[in-house]
Amino acid sequence: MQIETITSEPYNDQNPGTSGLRKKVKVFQQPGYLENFVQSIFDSLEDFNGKTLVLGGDGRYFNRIAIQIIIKIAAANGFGELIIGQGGLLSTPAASNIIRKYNAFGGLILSASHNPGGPDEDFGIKYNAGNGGPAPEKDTNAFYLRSQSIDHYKTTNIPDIDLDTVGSQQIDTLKITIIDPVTDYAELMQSIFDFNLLKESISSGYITLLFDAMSAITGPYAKRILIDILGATPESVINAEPLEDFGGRHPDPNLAHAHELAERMFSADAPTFGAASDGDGDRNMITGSNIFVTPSDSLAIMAANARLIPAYNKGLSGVARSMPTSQAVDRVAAKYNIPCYETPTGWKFFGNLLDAGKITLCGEESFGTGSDHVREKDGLWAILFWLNLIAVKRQSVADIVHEHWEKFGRDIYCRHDYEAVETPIANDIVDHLRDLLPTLPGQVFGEYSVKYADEFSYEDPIDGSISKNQGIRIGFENGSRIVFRLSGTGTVGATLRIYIERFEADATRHNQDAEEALGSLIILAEQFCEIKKRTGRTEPNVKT
Ligand code: VG1
Ligand code: CO
Repeated sequence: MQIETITSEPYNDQNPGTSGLRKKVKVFQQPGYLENFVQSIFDSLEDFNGKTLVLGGDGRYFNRIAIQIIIKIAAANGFGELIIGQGGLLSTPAASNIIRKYNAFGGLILSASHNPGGPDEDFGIKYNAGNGGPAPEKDTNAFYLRSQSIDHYKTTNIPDIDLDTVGSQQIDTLKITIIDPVTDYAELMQSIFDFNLLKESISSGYITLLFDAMSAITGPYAKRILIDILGATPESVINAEPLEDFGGRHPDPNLAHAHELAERMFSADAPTFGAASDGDGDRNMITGSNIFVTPSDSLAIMAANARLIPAYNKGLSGVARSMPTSQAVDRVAAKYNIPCYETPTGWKFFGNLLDAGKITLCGEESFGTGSDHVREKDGLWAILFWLNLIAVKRQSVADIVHEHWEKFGRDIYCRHDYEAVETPIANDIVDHLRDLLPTLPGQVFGEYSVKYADEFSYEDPIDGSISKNQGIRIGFENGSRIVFRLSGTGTVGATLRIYIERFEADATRHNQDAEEALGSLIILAEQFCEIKKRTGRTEPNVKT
């Protein structure tokens, strides 16, 4: 193996966001762009000589090309083994599992998750550490810093690797192992849930299900687990073939983007359970016959019922949610007397808590839920969790949700996204909100009096690191909240996310439409941030 050093010019925009570096494919295709970033990661890490790196992606356009490039850079930088998913495929949670299971040094996951794919769409890359979780901020900051001064990268002259044949080969000191992307993950799921009960519930017809893989990575996983192992009918999994452009759609599991599933689930002959996952398989949307479960409620319901699942039958050590996620899970934690942590948006902030055993379950309002079984959120895991719950409780999704609300009250919730806002306008909005904050406490707006108004800052309870500017929060005396933050995963302009919630204890008022129930808070949010006024828009792009 001959190592070559290639001179290159730094790019100034390689700052990883909420979950890795995400840019248009065309940006990644610039000379040396991907190479610089990968070399910057390796330059920032230490002591990996001879160790194992896991490599895989969600199969989107540019995945295969990027993998060949990375193999050569990793080889030149001295890794001893590369474990790669067959076809270059690994879902994000499966990659996390592989890193942990095979004691790898770390892994590179190629994905832009729920963002669209194709030559004119998005690509992404992120580094996960040896615990299987996304690199913490101190590392992603180091990658960015290095990328700004990098002037060369290392590569080798080895030929392209056959990614499609499972097995190992040795090239000088480097072992390359192509693995089936599904097997280890399916085994892990089998160790967590009651597969016998699930098989029975499906074969008896008690559970009928529909899973939308959105032409993304979870197709092969869902086919193996839901159909081959658990015996669901082949029609239970739709859009199961991973496509480089996701069929031209956004692989984003919500009612807006998973509309084929949504139509079926809100029809007269809806299956008992419906679900979808995203581009890289870490998100989940949960629905039942004629009901949609908000991700914040889903997290709370999972926490409240965790003891019914074999892997969690001893209870939870604690739970965590990202700051904009509703406070529903806090109520469960309070009732069961377990700690509840509030972290900034992004899975990297859960890693330390999970590693330290402080929490067992965690989640985000953005259709992400996970546990200590891996260090990523996990779409199919959440779906199997719900199936297992339904099978044990012998209740419909709607009954489970309504019963939960009766017991804990309902945190009525919505999120509005204004996408591709011109960056200067978005920054002005945030500055304006920041200026407003000190003036708000004590002010009364109709039935809402402001209790606190601040910018969320997080001190990691394990390593003491501090993350500032993690979103603007306006909290009211009655527990309602409005949160504003700019997305860290978009690739065009800026995306403003507005998160709104209100607690409703009265069970006779639980069946309200969220948008209606939150009407006056939605008006207040506009009064504070002026997004419509400043952009001339009349509606958010997506409401979830
Ligand atoms: C979004 C979500 C966040 C999630 C992140 C990565 O980030 O809000 O909760 O962790 O995506 O998810 P942002 O910064 O755009 O709000 V995924 O499935 O895209 O890896
Ligand atoms: Co994702």
